[in-house]
Amino acid sequence: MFEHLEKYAGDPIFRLNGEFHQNTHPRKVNLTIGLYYDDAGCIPVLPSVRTAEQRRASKAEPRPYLPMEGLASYRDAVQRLVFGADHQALQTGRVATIQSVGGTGALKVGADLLHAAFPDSEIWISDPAWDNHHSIFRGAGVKTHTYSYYDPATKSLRFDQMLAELRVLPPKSFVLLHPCCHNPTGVDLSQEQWLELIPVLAERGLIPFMDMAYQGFGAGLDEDAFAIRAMADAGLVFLVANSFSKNLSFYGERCGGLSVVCGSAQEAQDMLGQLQAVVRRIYSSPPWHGGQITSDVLNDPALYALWVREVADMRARIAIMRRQAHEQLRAKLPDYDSSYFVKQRGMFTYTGLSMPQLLALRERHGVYIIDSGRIAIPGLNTGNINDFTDAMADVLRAG
Ligand code: KET
Repeated sequence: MFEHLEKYAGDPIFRLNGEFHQNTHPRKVNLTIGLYYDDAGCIPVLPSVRTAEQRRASKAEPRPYLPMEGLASYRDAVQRLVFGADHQALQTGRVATIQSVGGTGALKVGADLLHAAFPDSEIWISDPAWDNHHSIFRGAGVKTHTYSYYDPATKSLRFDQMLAELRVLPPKSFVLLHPCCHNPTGVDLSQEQWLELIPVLAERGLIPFMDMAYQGFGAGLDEDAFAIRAMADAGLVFLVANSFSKNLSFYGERCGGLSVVCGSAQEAQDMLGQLQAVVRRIYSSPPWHGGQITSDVLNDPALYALWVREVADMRARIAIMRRQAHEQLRAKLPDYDSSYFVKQRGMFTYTGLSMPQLLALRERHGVYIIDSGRIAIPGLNTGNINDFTDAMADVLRAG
């Protein structure tokens, strides 16, 4: 019955992460998936999360269904985190927010919602992209396209080209944007560039979808939300997906949020109903445990303050690894320009390594980087950075 179905090629990120775990190289290095590892190579259990969990574990709590839109305390906390507590869009009740099943779930609910609201609209996604952006929107029936974003020659943003392409899109087109820590390139718009882009989106009547999976990993929790807040200031109607997978180290708990910034409080109230309807027909309601713990951390002032420091520590460690990679490569291979390690931000850096070089890294050195040449920086630590830069220097020398 199902013979006509194509074989699934596997996901380029999850597949290579799996292959890494099969490899028996004694000093292998995993730079595949966007997971934060600490300096000992472990996925941290944040003390803020641990404390919240211990408090709850001491009570026998029933597990009812959450409402379709999730916990009210969680949704309020998401709004404060994403928009800033005092933002006028919140004060005027213009934002509808749900607790989502990770950042991916937020994108899926948003994609279904947009497709139902504007069945003829199509979406434009950065080139290069997190591949799943294309899959999620195609899966929701939305045709996907790309806009220019990254210039491999300069390892930086093609901003003028990007702007020129967005300027001529049909009105009501969807545009997927990363407010910070662009995946896969690590190249972001500057604040000035956002302020130039936002009027173009507004004039053209485009519908931005902001995917913020790495809030706090770029410049800071507030700084990383700059573009979202500026967009809301400018009165745009748009969507925001946010994720707690990375900044709460909560991957498997599947916690995120979807916020829709509307034109009025009434529109936001009606929008919440639409979001409930979409959720009900996909997964009915979000998970209880992760929702409660996330809400506890974000709503308890002491735990929140602790979490802010934990995020700052993760951000600082990423920056240190970027600097060390750059400095070591400069020493080992003076003719190679490795400054992109420190210019790019967030979890990822885009190396531009060729497929033969990536294969040599895997086979000769046990260094795993996905086929696009994207490195997940937190896989580096003080114990393996030297091996990594030796391996890079080796394959780069070979050409
Ligand atoms: N958006 C972006 C831009 C993103 O990089 C990820 C995850 C997600 C959303 C998904 O977030 P979640 O809350 O886990 O549903 N990216 C890493 C893991 C993955 O591919 O799923 C990655 O790129 O390695």
